Amino acid sequence: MKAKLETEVSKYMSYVLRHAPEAAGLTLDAEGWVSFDTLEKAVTSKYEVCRADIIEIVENNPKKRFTLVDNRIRANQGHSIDVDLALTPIEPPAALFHGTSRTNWPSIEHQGLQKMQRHHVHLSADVETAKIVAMRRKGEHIILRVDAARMFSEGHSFFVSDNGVWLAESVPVQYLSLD
Ligand code: HQG
Repeated sequence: MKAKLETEVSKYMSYVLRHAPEAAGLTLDAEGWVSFDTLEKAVTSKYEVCRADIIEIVENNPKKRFTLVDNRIRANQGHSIDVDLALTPIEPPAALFHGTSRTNWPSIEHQGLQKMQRHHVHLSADVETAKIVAMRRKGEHIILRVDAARMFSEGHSFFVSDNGVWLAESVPVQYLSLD
């Protein structure tokens, strides 16, 4: 399978599993799962790929965006639709990071980090990963350091998705600093 097609199909899978299952005629269960056979039908009716290609996309995905188990598949994080990923709260590392555009800073400085269209604010365990997240956006970037240890000790919950993305409801501004 060509890399371009792989990326295109992967993006489509993210789109339907996180944001718009109805666009592909899918119905996810409460925790975001759908039968793999159903997803396969939706994908193969749109793209020139086979079941093995889709399995390869799941396995090779650089961010491990999907979990395929017991003939069911779901996106690991990043949903905008109402799913309960049934994540368990967990103690975070001392510091977490968030990469974003500099133009967002005046608003973030005012309101803290908000989850916007997603279920959670997404945080990275290291600066390198936060930079990659930031680079998705044009213009100048900033890396914010989250004092996760203090935030946790003051009662805020953290979660980690199956693919290692740290998640929080929001990050109030007192826990943020420019890295
Ligand atoms: C910003 C990708 C103004 C926030 C990545 C971000 C990540 C504010 C944008 C994952 C704000 C939301 C998530 C405030 C937050 N004022 N701007 N108060 N609070 N923002 O895409 O973190 O490819 O929802 O800084 O790798 O960029 O989807 O979040 O710029 O892991 O698997 O609002 O998406 O992964 O954007 O990225 P997003 P994100 P996938």
